[in-house]
Amino acid sequence: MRSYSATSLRHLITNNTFLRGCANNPKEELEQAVKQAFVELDRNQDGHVSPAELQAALSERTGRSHKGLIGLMFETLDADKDGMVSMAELASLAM
Ligand SMILES: [Ca+2]
Ligand SMILES: [Ca+2]
Repeated sequence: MRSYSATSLRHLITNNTFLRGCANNPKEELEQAVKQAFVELDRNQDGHVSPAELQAALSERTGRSHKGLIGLMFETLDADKDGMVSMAELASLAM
């Protein structure tokens, strides 16, 4: 099984999956992209992205389940380790 470094995870999240190609955009556009991505991820609109929501979004986009990857991505995203990803955490990864 392929292992993922923090850099490749960041690339996957920001460039390939949720924030398509927004890395070089002006800050306002990036903020908009983060908000849009967050709304898409937060299915039940409780203001946080759960591991299940992350997995659902990722498998929809890529057509695969990425079971091992979800945990790693979530660890990378969930900076304060409260078990959920907030908008600020998603933003801090993208910016
Ligand atoms: Ca949610
Ligand atoms: Ca968190």
